[in-house]
Parts: sequence; C-alpha cells; structure tokens
Amino acid sequence: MNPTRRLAPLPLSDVTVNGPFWGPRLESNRRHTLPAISEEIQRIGMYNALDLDQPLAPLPFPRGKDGVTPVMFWDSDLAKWIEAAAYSLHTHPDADLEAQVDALIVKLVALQQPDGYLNSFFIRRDPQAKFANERDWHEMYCAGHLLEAAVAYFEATGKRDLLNALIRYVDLLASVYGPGPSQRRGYPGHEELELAVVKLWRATGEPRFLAFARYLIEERGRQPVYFDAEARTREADPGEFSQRTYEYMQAHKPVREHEGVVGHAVRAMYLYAAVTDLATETHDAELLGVSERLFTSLVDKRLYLTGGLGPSASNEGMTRDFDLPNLQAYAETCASIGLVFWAQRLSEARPSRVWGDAMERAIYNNVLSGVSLDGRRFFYDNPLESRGGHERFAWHPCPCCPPNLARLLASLGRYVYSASGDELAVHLYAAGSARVTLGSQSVTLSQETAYPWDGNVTLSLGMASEAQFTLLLRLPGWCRNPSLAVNGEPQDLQSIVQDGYAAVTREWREGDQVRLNLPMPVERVYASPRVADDAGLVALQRGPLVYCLEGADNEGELHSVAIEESATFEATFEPGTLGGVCVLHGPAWLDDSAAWGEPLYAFAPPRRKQVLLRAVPYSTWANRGAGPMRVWLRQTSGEGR
Ligand code: FUB
Ligand code: ZN
Repeated sequence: MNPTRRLAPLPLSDVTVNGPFWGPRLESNRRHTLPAISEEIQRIGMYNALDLDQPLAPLPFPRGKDGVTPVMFWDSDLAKWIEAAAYSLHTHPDADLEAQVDALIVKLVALQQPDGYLNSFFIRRDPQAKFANERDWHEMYCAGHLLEAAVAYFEATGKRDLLNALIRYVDLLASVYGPGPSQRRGYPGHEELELAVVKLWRATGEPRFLAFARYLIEERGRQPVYFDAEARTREADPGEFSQRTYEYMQAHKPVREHEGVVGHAVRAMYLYAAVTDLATETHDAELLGVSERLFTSLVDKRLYLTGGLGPSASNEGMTRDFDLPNLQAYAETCASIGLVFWAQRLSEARPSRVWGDAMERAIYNNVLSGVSLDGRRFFYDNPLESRGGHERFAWHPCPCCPPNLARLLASLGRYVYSASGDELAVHLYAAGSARVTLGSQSVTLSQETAYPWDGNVTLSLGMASEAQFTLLLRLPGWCRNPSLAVNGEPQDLQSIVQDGYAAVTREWREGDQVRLNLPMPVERVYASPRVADDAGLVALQRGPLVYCLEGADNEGELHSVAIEESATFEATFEPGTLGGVCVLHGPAWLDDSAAWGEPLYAFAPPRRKQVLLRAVPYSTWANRGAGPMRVWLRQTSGEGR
C-alpha cells in the first residue's frame, strides 16, 4: 500500500502540556530561554546585521575553513527564535513578544531584494558571492529556517508579511536551482530547506513547492555532484573541501541508495525528516522504506543510550557503527532535536515503537541535557562522561542549539499527540489535554500523570455525544509489563497491540477513562558487546530517563565506583533536589585510594569500601556547577570482585 501521512499533529492552541515534570520546564523555556536568546542575539549584533538603518559592524568571527563564519547563518538562529516565539504565542498570547517579532519582520522584509533574495550576510557583506557556494555557505539553510519561521508565525497570528517575503524568496531559489536546461542543479550543503518547503506546501497547497522539495531531495548526490562544478565555477579546487567527502552532507549518493546514516548529524536528521515528508506527501513507498531502514540502522548501531548521535567533533557527526565514546561524545543538542523531527514524521506515517521510543529517549535525555533547569544556559555537545570540565554556556559563537531547543520545547504538544479522521495517537505521556475533532465529534482528552516520575497515566474523554474512534497508545519499549484498562476493565494487550501501539477502538462516551500502567522499576542497561567503550559497563535507567552519577552526590572518583550485580536501587522523589527529581540510591563498592597509598602500580588490586550511590537523571547533570559525571558504570559481583 502506498504511504500517506496517516496522522498529523494537532494545532498547538488545542494542546496543553503541564504537570510536575513539563510544567516548570516549559515555563522556563517561555519565561527565561526565549528572552535570554533574544538578549544574546541582539547583543551579538544579529539584529543590527539585518537592519539597513544600522551601520554594519566588522565581522565578529573571521572566516575560517572553506570561507565559513557563523555569521553566515545568523539569519537561521534569528529565524529559529521567531519560530519559537510563534509557537509560544499559540499557547501564551503576549503582545510585547508579538510586537518584537513584528519589528524584526519589518527589518527582514525591508532587506529583501527586488528579485526576492533574502539573506542578510550576502546582501550586506558579500553581494558578489550570492549562489556561489551552496556547499559551505549556508544560503539555503538560512532560507529554510526563515521559511519555517514564516509558516509558524503565519499559523500563530495570521500575519502574512514574512510568509509572502519567503514565498518570493523560495520562488527565486526554485528559479535558480532546478532540473531545467538553464538552471543550476544545486541543492543545500546543509539540509533544512527541504523540510521547510514541505511545510510551505502544506500551508499553501501550492504544488510548485512540493515539486521543489522533490527536486532538492532527488537531486542530492547525483553524479556528477553539483558541488564539484560549483567549486570550479568559483575557480576553486573541488578537492580542497575541508571535510574531504560528500558523505559529510549526505551527497555521496542519491538518497534512495543511502545505506546508513553518515556525515554531519544535524544535516542528516533534517534531510531524512524531509525525505519522510516527501515520501508521505507523494505516496512513495520505496522512499518511506529508505527512511525507515535508515532510522532503524541508526537506532541499532549508532545511537547513544541518551538519544544523542554523532560522536565526533571533527565532522560534528557520524563515524563507524558501534563507535560510541562517552567522554568525547559530541552528541550535539541539535542532532537529537533533528532526530525528534524525523521520528515524529515516521510516527505520523506509520506509528511504531521504533520511532516513538527513540523520540522519547532523545527528548528526555540528550535534548533536555542541552538546557539548564533555569532555562538560561546551554550545552552544545552532550557527553556521557565528564571529568569536570564541562559547563553549560550562556552563549556560543555558533549558537544553533539554544533556539533549536526553544522551538522544540515551545511546540512540545505537537510531539505528544497526533490525529487523523478517526484516530488519536498518544506518542508521549505528559500531563495536560488535547482537543480534537474525530469523525464529526469534538473530543477532549485529558492526561493525568506524574510521568516520567511514575508510570500511571489516566486518560479521560470528554464529548457531547457518543463517537466511534481509535485511541492509539504507545507502549514504551522500556516497559516490560504494561497494562491497560478501559473504564476499569483490563484489556488483552496481545490482541490490540501493533508495532508497540495499543489500538483501542470503541464507541466512546463522555467520562470514559483509560488507565495505563507502565511500571518503571530501576533497570540496568547493557550495551552490545560491539560497543568497545561500554564493555563491562552498565547504565541505570528508570522509565525513559537515563541516570548518571555526579561528583556532587558521590564520594570518591566516579571511575572507582562499581555497582553490585545483585543490588537493588530505590527511586525516591526529592522535591528539593534539582527542582524536584527522582533520585536513585543503591549500594556500591569504591576502590579506596587512601588505603592504596602512594605507588603507581602494585601486585594486588585496591581494597574496596562500601558506599551508597546517588544517581540523578542525566538531563539534569551540571546544574550544580561543573563536576565529574558518568552514565556508564563498572559493575561487580561483590567485594571480592
Ligand atoms: O552549520 C549550522 C549549524 O551549526 C549546524 O547544524 C550545527 O551542527 C552547527 O555547526
Ligand atoms: Zn546545535
């Protein structure tokens, strides 16, 4: 059967997400992260850079490898902030915030060239270099982010100025780049425009935008690779590309021939999110199969336990299967956010636990690690081990992650639910509610839960009269014994679960209740023996949360700790710790360095002493200052090893 987009997210104004876990985090995103980013982007000069009334300041970051400076993608960071603001306006109308966005839009629109071109760097700093280097200079990447912002702002406010400007810009890009005899066969070096153009197609229904998305995706990686010709046109040697391989931007082969996720991690995630969109919009089963296969191979061989990906700093991306170093893990926040985008699209095409579990893993661990609990400081890379030198920054010369986090969190409701004519899917469990039309009936679903601190979820339905529809409920893969009851009647999961989702179809009535019980004992997790960096080690997980040890809570050096194979770990909710988290406690053995004395080497192993461990959710690490941290721990069969 040809794929369609089976489910679609609900309008943000119809979803609330709150409760003890998400309430404070989403409020912090709105009240602290959004203003903090706004201050920083003004301080660094992003506003001035696009304001024709302001003199242009000298380049604050010089051009480096391949002539790139982060200033080239300032438009994208600004755009992600606008997009985050737009999502926030759906749920929390705010006249000041809206006025701030409107003022920015006036400047952006004033900057636009008569032919539709819109990029502050090339208009103001380097007009001769327009369309000269799509491989490195992020022109279409910036266009994509501006476009996502324009669609989001239009959907939030009905205001079309930015959308109209971006439509003109996309039309210009689609006239320059395309399959026609007088066109250049180019596409973005950093993917992003593809998924944005699909959003434009969905917002406008204009087939030319879908055709452009299809062109951008299908052209990528065709021989001869466009970037070679493009380099020669600017009289450069294509062989001098600093990354050396077009795997870096997934342009080594046409997308349909990709065998695994390679190269720069964020680029790959944005590409495959768009590929999934294209597959569903064009009912292309082969292309959807490519996306599913690539996702599965990523999850099976290249994904950190925390939902991070891309271990290497040198290409900000992928290396080899099972190469998952902990201390050096790059695991960029944006890459996990991109994984969430991809997983969401697959979940809409064909709900399956494979995508839903990865989405949840990424959100609750690597993504949330990217922002401090107060919403004001950020991680770019998210290692699974630190010797104490890792602290969140207030700002970064390459500030891609903070506004990416802000837009994901401001639109979290889109990832929790999605629906079609007679199906409502719950992909993530989070207190709050959703309003949706199923059949012709307006239905309210409210979720009561303390998830992820506890696995009891009560879903209550409200509607004026009876209606038949299906509730699709994801049963997380981390849960060994889920159970489900409808109005107190236990359901036989075997008969209703498909691909990890329980499908409950019935004639629903006002007041009907579904109780989902997802027991979440503390689990020990082991990595495949193929992962050299985790050999002999164990990690602790409870529900979707991966745990870590921090120096702040534990005696001795963390590499000297070994947990007992048979020990039981208790989970206790501590309202005063890290804003209120479940802390894990359990016995362990610590190599006693005091008893060892001075020698560097000896003929007997160190003595051990018993200690009590405290582990906290990985996402909350480094909120008490810099200090050592470890996710993967040694394990012992007892004092005698
Ligand atoms: O190049 C633009 C963004 O900055 C990328 O997505 C990130 O990896 C960072 O390099
Ligand atoms: Zn980033």
